[in-house]
Amino acid sequence: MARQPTLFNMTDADPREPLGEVEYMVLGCGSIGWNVIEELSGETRSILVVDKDDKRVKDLLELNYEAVTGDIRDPSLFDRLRTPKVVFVLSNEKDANLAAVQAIKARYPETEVIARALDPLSQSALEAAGAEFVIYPQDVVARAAVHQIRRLHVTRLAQRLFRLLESWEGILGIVTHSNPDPDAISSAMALAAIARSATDHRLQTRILYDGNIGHQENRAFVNLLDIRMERLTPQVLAECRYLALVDSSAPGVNNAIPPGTPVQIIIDHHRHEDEAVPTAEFVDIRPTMGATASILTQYLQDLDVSVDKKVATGLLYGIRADTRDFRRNVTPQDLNNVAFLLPLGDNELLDRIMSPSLSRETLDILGQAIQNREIRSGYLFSNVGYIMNRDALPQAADYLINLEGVNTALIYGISDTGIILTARSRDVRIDLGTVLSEAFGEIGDAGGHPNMAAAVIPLSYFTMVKDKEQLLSLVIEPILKRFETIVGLDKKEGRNEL
Ligand SMILES: [Mn+2]
Repeated sequence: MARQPTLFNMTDADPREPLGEVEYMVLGCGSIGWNVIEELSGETRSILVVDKDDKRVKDLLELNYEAVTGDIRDPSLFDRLRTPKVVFVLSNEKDANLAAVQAIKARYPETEVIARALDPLSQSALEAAGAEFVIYPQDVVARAAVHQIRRLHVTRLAQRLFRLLESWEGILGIVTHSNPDPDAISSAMALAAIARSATDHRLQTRILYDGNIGHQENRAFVNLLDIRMERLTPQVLAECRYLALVDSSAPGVNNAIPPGTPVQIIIDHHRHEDEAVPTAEFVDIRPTMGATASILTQYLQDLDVSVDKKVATGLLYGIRADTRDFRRNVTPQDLNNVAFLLPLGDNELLDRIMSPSLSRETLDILGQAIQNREIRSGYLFSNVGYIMNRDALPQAADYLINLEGVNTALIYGISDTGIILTARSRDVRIDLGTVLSEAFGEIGDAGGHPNMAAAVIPLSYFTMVKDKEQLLSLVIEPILKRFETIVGLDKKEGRNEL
């Protein structure tokens, strides 16, 4: 290979001549430096190496690398070198590395510098000198070793699951937690795919749940992805030869399997409440992961099971929902899994799940809530009347809290079984969960978080009343009064309506 014009003899060069640029400069060519050069040479030949050892420089030149003998401590060294875009400072002398970083940053503030720390302490000195990135090789090696062993552990787990499934025949019931969310449902889909692949379809899978698939986004998820799910009944349970729990950690803990029922597989990312580790032939509970769907994605990857569009889209949505759009409890591993799924999923479908068209009832309730709103000192109250679908209430509250001049919104309505109130607040001074449970805890069920809460007041005495809306207007005044007293609204004067 033809060598590029080298500049190692710059003492003879015409000082007026601009020296030009070089992509990478490597200062110090011990074993780390050498490995970096080898790594870079796959990509470019625009590499300039500086080392104080004449013999090493000669060897590099023989290998067709551009190399210069020099002391990296000496700032004037850079007078005779080209301008680097990126500099690796990798000698095995602590002071030399620090001096080099300082000299480079003083001369070329734009140049990116990666420096090697010789001990944990010099790490901060190098950073203070302006190095963009400081590596402490011992740390890197330790991290890589731990990462590798974890990775191996996960691969082994996936293989163990596969081998366990391989020997099974009959029906595997895959049970989600109560009121399943996209994480639980997509995890069940993925486990079913693994089971089918392991047994060549000999093992039948059925996804079982109890409770409701509540939020309309979740219903859109199930409908658009065409997921077949069945209610878990004692009869269905009896038909299943094997049981797996996903996104839930023990029989009877937030699922409809009677406690004590033998379960063969448990895969979850929730921390188990009591100390006892749940027993099953296969248990993988990893609270470090952002979603159970993320664990299942790792299995699919490790086992090389083909992932169809719907499963990939489901898992993507599951991870996304459980990590609140990748903002909560998300780990680098979760993001790697997302990266694996992205090309396999259906983006258009994902968009349709996330912006489901509003149901007719939700739209009506939203309309009612807007029309009937009454605002007092930043508090918005709205009566939406009779409701069949209570999911519409939180959606209306979410919407109305955004109105100008509103800090807290309380939306209420009546269903066949009770009065339902949902509240939202942006006011950091009030804790809605506490306020609602103080106001309504005695007469119903109430609670929540500081900025979102709900209450249900059962209509045990009034179930016979036909006109629910009339009933609501009769009883709501004293009920709201409890809330107003606690937040101090009854003392405030002035009504203003928007
Ligand atoms: Mn989950």
